[in-house]
Amino acid sequence: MTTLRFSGAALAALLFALPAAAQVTVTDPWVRGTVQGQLATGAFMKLQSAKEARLVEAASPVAGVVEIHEMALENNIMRMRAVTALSLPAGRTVELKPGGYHVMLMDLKQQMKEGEVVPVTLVVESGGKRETIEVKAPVRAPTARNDMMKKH
Ligand SMILES: [Cu+2]
Repeated sequence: MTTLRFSGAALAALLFALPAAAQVTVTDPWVRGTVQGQLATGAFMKLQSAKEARLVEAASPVAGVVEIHEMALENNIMRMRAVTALSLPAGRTVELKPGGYHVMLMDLKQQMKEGEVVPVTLVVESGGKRETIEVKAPVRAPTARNDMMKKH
């Protein structure tokens, strides 16, 4: 008779391996703080997916509308526009940062105050499966470099 024995670590590895998920890691999430009356801001973070995946949706209870945006040159002017998906190549870190890709939070329901934590839900698709990732993004101070907000 064979006895199967798992060490705690092996068991934990087995349990984590069970869902056939994209295994997306989110690091350094943050939201740019806003001044009173400001209706839009950006959320930034680093995403890394173990498998080929795509960020297809984002949501947050603090915003009425949330979109995935990219910055692109149009007639020599940097503008941002919504994209339907952001591709996450396997094993590569994709950075959402000011001046680049970002999660756009619009129709803000409240002021984003430094030190507060904003929940952001990301929906990632991989191999036809969708996975939801809950992110807690701390609010950083609004900076002087606020040009990306003026395009709205
Ligand atoms: Cu934007």
